[in-house]
Amino acid sequence: MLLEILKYPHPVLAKKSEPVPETTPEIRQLADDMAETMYANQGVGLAAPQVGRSLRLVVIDLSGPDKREERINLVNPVITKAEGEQEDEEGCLSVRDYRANVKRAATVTVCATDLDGKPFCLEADGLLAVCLQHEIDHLDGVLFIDHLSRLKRAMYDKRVKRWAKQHHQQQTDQNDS
Ligand code: K1U
Ligand code: ZN
Repeated sequence: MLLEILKYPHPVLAKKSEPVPETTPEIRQLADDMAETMYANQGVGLAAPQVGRSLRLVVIDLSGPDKREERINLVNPVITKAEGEQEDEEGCLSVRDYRANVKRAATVTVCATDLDGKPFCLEADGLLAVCLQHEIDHLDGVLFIDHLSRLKRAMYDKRVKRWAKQHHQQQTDQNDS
């Protein structure tokens, strides 16, 4: 099932998510729905708060929507080691029409459990390291725009307020006609 992706400034995106207590069939179904939603939106990662569920669950597939060959499901992921620095352009399915450079650790080790409750750790660099850090940030209520300078963030917030105003005006015009 395709799920709705919440957009900034939805309050759920700013909340710290709760640990998944147990990998039940409902959690496995949520992970499948999140993966379907990620592929449909050309994403390579998705975190549960982005679909309105404040849970520590992430899906990632760098092979993309056409291949769908490298899906990683991370339940209660934790970064246990982070080294070095890399800076790359990021976007987010919850942040409309915006991309910006963000500094992240160059390599990370992440430990989690899979959808059968089996613990595993993975070491990543490059895009996978960026994606893991971006998605785990989501679980802590942090968006990539929270890493921007105050000026860049203020400029983006101004655009979001303008869109909200335009949307409100359109709704008013529709109701009046
Ligand atoms: O969390 C999300 O909103 C998904 C987001 C994760 C992400 C991956 C890598 C860098 C930053 C953020 C995306 O999937 S955005 C899609 C995208 O921009 C992309 C697609 C393919 C390769 C690299 C980036
Ligand atoms: Zn994101």
